[in-house]
Amino acid sequence: MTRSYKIAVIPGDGIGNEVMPEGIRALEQAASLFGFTVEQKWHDFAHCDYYLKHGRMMPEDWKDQIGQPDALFFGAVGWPAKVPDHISLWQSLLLFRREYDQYVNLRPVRLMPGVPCPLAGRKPGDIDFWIVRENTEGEYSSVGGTMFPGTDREVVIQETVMTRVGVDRVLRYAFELANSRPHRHLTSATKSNGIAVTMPYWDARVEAMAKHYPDVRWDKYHIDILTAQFVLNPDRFDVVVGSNLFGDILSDLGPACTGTIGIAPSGNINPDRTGPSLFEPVHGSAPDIAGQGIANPVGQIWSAAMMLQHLGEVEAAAAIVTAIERTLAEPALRTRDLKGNADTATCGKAIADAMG
Ligand code: GGG
Repeated sequence: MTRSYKIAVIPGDGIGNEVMPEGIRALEQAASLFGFTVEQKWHDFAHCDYYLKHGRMMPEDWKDQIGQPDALFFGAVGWPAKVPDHISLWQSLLLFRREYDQYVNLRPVRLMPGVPCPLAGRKPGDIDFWIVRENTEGEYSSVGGTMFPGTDREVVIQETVMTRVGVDRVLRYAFELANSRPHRHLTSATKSNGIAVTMPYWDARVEAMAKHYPDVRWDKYHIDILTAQFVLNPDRFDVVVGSNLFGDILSDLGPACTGTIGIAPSGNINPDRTGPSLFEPVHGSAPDIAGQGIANPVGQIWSAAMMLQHLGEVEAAAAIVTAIERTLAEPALRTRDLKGNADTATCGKAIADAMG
């Protein structure tokens, strides 16, 4: 029987609409080469024009409309001139992460062959690590509020929330990942000198979890020096685990150190498979370049590979990554963020063609 996957496709805002067709092109090419089918259901919500029309980012019955897909394939969200970012994000992407319990945000940082590295002397293979970001709590909490708004007694409070279950499950995932890799090395991002309640708690849970993984060498860095180490010694890392905010910051910095954030993919993973996982590029909607057809499609295409890996189509996933590497090695096929001249579709088509 033919393997078949139901995918909810949500392009979202801005360049999400330009890079998504290239992600789909790679997905369809992989399906035809590796003998499976992809049933796509496109959704015209979770974008700011929908908000302007309906006063909300998604319909009330969005979950029914999405149904029970095997995965969600997401573009980007946000257009601050239309809708404040905290509204567009909380009513779409952050809602998906929480509703589907996608508690791991997995983001690779890899220097690809041919991609000009802004850090001197680095070659492909030198930088190759994973960032595991906690994805449903931490600094991204809905606990807090405002008092006396608009007066000189104004107070705003937002709490960081760390639960034992929430911290332990993402740490377990990160240690398992480190344990499966040749270097078996895990780095934890902290700031327990300054943030004196939640971060010492995080550190203590790391220490407790490490006892279950005696073969994993682990260390911790305060987030400030860790960002410096990303720039100075990115070859030092294997698996880096961080809270929601720290993981978010590190996973923009990591890809920037390997050439461009435009190529970085991510998986919002529900490891327990009690709901679908969501795959999206790390970059946002980039209103400044939207509509010009010049966005780098690699982050979306590599996210398709991560999605296929998650669905068990391991060979197809590897074929997409190899095609990305071959294409990026060719200067004429790179987009502007990589000092090339190729437009979004030219780069995306080249990747699909390179798959065979
Ligand atoms: N494709 C990713 C995207 O649209 N990101 C918007 C954003 O700002 N996300 C914040 C986050 O991931 O925490």
